[in-house]
This record gives sequence, structure tokens and C-alpha cells, in this order.
Amino acid sequence: MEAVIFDVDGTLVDSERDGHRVAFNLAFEEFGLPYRWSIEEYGDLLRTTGGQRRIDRYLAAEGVDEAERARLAPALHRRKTAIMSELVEEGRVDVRPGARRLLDELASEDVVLAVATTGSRGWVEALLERLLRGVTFGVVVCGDEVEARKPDPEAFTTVLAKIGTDAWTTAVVEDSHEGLAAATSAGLPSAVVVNGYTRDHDLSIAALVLDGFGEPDAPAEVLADPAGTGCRGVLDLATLAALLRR
Ligand code: XBP
Ligand code: MG
Repeated sequence: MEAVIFDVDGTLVDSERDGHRVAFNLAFEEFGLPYRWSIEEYGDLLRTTGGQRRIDRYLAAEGVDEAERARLAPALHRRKTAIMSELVEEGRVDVRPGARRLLDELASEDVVLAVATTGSRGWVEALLERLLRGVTFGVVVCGDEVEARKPDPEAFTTVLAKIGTDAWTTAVVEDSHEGLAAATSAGLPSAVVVNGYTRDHDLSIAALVLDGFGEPDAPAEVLADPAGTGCRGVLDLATLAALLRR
């Protein structure tokens, strides 16, 4: 295995419920808008990847006309990105348990670490720097650098091109149906680590599904193992390497 590509939101970090959602709501408030996204309804909103698209689609459903949306959505999203960076600095977003263990193990075996996210570079870099200090990501592709966001495979194909590796020696760790679909379209096998928002997603094309990264003394639950990795609840290098033998 040469490389592993990680998603950020919901995968490496628990960022959606208490991070992005809160930042969207604070931006709405600052703009004097009445919209507030509840924890529950945010699960549906998340199915639209990319914060600006999410806002735009929501405003359209609220009956805001196109010209107003073209003005509001980018401005709201710019402000939301700045607020999200502040929330990261305040420590409101946590790394998921076991993620650091896996990253350190892969790095110690000289596996290239990469990121493919539909999130914006404005907060992604602050987050990686603050929460995963000491981890070197060879390539970080963010939503602002691609034309099409997940489930389009562009973020993943862009990472592959930048690393100079191919799909046969690269595995992916994702948390959602949209991310899984994007990786699969790029020809990459995925381990999916679900969270509260993605547990019920259609993950039938995943090579492996767990409810977390797991730690040796606190293994995650293996929800599906169609690739036959034999994973016992700790997502590690050997398990990811097994995904490549397809
Ligand atoms: C994450 C997203 C992002 C974040 C918000 O999807 O869709 O839009 O929710 O970040 P994935 P931005 O984990 O599949 O990459 O507001 O910066 O878009
Ligand atoms: Mg995600």
C-alpha cells in the first residue's frame, strides 16, 4: 500500500454537529436571517456536500430568488468559514478516537497520507494544524480546488494525480455515502467509519464498514466486512492493505 486518502468532516474529526452546523447558524444570525439548523434537520442538509451549495439549496427551498441567493450564499459561506476557523481554534471540534493511532501507524510505515475533502481550505488547514499537529499530509485537496464536489470523484482523482500513485495501491477512509460513492467512482476501495449522521446511509458498496476507528482496548463494531478483511474492530494498516487485494 502506497497511500491512504482520508476524508475530514465526519471521518478524521467530529466536525458537523457542533462545528459546521453551529457556524452556519451564527452566520445566519449575524446576517439578521431567521434560519437556524437543528441537529436533526442538519442530517438531511448534509446530503448536499459543500457548505455554499448547502446554503444555496436551502435558501431556494425557502423561496429566496436566484439573484438574492447569488448574493447571499457566497457571503454567508465566507462568514461561516471564518467562524468555523474560530470554533476550531476554540477547541470545539475533536479528532475521532483511534484516528491518530492509525495515522501514526501508517506514517511509521512510510505510507503517504492524503486528504480529499469537499470542505474549504480556509478552515481545513487550521484544523489539521491544530488537531493533527505532527502528522504530515503529502497532499490536501479541498472543495475550493475542484469543479465538482463529492459524490463526484474529482477530489480523489486529483489527489491520485498529485501523489503520482494509482488506485491499485491506494485505500480510502470515508464516513458517508457521498464520500464512498466518490471514492468508488475513482476506482478506490473504502473503509467507512460511520458516525451518528451517516450510520443509516446506503454503504452497500463499501469494502468494510465500522462504527469508528477502534482502539486495541476499545474496538469499534464491525458493521459489514464484504471484503473479508477479518477486521476485529481496530482499523489498522493491515486491514486497509487487505482492501487492496480485490
Ligand atoms: C463535507 C462537506 C462540507 C462541510 C462543510 O463533506 O460537505 O461541506 O459540511 O464545509 P465530506 P464547507 O466530508 O464528504 O468532504 O462549508 O467548507 O463546505
Ligand atoms: Mg465526510
